[in-house]
Order: sequence, then C-alpha cells, then structure tokens
Amino acid sequence: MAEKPQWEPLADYRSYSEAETLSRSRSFYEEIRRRRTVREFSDREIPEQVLENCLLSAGTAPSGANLQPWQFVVVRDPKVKKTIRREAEEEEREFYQHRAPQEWLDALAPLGTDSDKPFLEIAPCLIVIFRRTVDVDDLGRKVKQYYSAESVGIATGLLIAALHHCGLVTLTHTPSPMKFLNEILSRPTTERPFLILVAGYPAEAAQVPVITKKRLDEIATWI
Ligand code: IYR
Repeated sequence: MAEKPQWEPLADYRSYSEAETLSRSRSFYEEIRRRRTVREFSDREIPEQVLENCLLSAGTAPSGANLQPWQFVVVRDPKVKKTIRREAEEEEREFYQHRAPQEWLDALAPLGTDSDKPFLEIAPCLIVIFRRTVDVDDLGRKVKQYYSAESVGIATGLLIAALHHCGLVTLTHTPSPMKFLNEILSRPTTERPFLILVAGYPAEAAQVPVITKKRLDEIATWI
C-alpha cells in the first residue's frame, strides 16, 4: 500500500533582502571558486567529527523518491588504503597503456595524470562512494531505485563542497573498472562503486595544473 503524504510548514526556510541575496550569491561564488582538485596530499588526519558533519551534509541531498541511494565507506586503515592503491594502479596501468584511446589520453594530458596513485595511501581518508541500484526491504523484497546515478552525483557534489568549506581538499578518483572495491570493502553487489573521493589537507608545496573554467556565456543560455 502506498503511504499518504504528511505535510509540515517550511519552517527552516530563510528569506533575505534583495541586497543580502546578491551579497550571499557573490560570497558563495567567491568561496566555491577557490576549490581545486588536488593530487598532492599531506598525511595529516581529518578530525572525525568534521568528516561526520560533511557526510551528514552530503546526506541532505535530494534523491529520486527520497530513497537516498548512497553509501559512503570511510577508509582510514593504512592496510585497506594500500590494497585499494594496489588494485587501482593495476587497473590504471591497463587504462593508460592499453585501454584508453589516444583521444582520451590527449584530453587528460593537461592534467598530468598517470597510473601512479600515491595519494591513495598518503591521504588520510578515502571516501568510497557506492550507489545502490536496487534495495531490499525488511521482508526481503526488491525495492526499485530511481535516478540513483543523478542522486549520488548530487550528494557527491555536496560532499565536495562541504569538505572544501572547512578547508579540506579532495580528488575525485575513478579507477575503471571499480568492481574490486566491492570485494575489498565487503559491499553487496546491489551497490555499485561510484567514485573514490580522496580527502585531506594539501601537501605543503602542492601544485595544481593551470586550468580555466568556462565563462558564463559558454555554460548558460538565457531564454
Ligand atoms: N581514472 C584515470 C583517468 C582519468 C580520467 C579522467 I575523465 C580524469 O579527469 C582524470 C583521470 C585516473 O584517475 O588517472
């Protein structure tokens, strides 16, 4: 039987004056535009409560039918990080040496990436994000999930923004294929690895590639 909706007032909504709205839009942009994907990490630990709050932030994301099809596996154990690095580098070597077409390698060239992934061991924390493709209820019946890729993508975006907001840096890493993560992290086959979010503090002399973001008129059309 379908559940009836229950309603409550939008109590937590805040409205701002026009000036304040503009000022907040600017300051958020100034804050988020400083975010950079970083590949050189320090081994400094992230306080556990900070991680918890960032994951709670991610968990506020909208999702298809509010099914929240995400699972975050926080990996800090050096042995598990080492295993993930070994498996990921094996896939990456295949990717860079054989699987990737020249066109893809050319597109990656400005980022200077290769199959070496030391950050998987150096960074204090790997947040392995899984997306549920199907759920199982208390009676063992299958529950279909809706828009799970979109939902987990949005949650991941919030997580990246939350970590940035408290002075941490991240790297979105997608070894492909990622099936090995189910085995290492004991996740059921109903969950598919989405990406590894490497999180921590930047190494002291961390460098980032010189890249630009598209202009507004390139990314938006007004009708
Ligand atoms: N997964 C590989 C390759 C890679 C692919 C894309 I698309 C990037 O933006 C960056 C890297 C790797 O992690 O090196």
